Amino acid sequence: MRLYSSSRAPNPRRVQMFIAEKAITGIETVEIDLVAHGHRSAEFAARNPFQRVPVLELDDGRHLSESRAICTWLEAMYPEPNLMGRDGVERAFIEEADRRAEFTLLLTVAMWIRHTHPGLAALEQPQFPDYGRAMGERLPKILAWYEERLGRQPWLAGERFSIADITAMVAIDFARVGGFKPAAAGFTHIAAWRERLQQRGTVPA
Ligand SMILES: N[C@@H](CCC(=O)N[C@@H](CS)C(=O)NCC(=O)O)C(=O)O
Repeated sequence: MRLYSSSRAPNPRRVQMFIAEKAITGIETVEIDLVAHGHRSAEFAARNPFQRVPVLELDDGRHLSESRAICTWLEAMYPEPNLMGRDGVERAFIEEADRRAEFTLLLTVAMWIRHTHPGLAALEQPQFPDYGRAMGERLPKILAWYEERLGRQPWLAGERFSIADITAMVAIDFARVGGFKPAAAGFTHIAAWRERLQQRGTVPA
C-alpha cells in the first residue's frame, strides 16, 4: 500500500492521523509537492483524475482518493481501535459530526485561506479575496458552535474520540495559516480540546 500525501495539507493530515491512531505500519508514504504542482503531472492524474491528495494506492493497484473513503477502507481492514462507530447508531452520530466538520468547518477555513493567502495562489487560480474574506468572517459563528459543544463533552461525537475530531482538528490547524489561534481568540474549550488531541501523541507534525 502506498499513500500519496502532502504533509502540510489538511486532507492528507486527516488520513495520516487516522493511520497513526490505528498504529498501522507498512504503508509507504510518497510526499507530493503541491506548490511545485507534483499532483498535476500525467502520472499522478492517472492515479487520481481530480489531481488532489491524499490518494491511497491499494496492493491490487486500485486507488481511493477521497479522505473519508480512505478512512472507511482502513477502518474495515484495521478495525481496532474503532474510530468510525461500532454499530449503525454510533456510526450515524459520528458521521454527522464528521460531515459537519468537513462541510462547515474545513470547507470554510479552506476557502478563507485558499482565496486570501499569497502562499496558496499557486493552487487556487483565480483567487477571489473578497470571497475568501467573507468565508473568514463566517468562522467565529461556526467556531462558537464548536466551543459550546466542547464545553459540554470531551469529543465532538460524544464521550469518545473519533474521526470527527481528526477532521475538525486539521481544519483548526489550517486556520493557523491565516493567523487564527483558538486560545488567543477566546475559544478556551476548543483550545483545551486541541491540547487533549496533542496529548494523544498521534498528531502529524
Ligand atoms: N475530497 C478530497 C479533497 C482533497 C483536497 O482538496 N486536497 C487538497 C489538499 S488538502 C489538494 O490536493 N489540493 C491541491 C490543489 O488544490 O490543487 C478529499 O477529501 O480527500
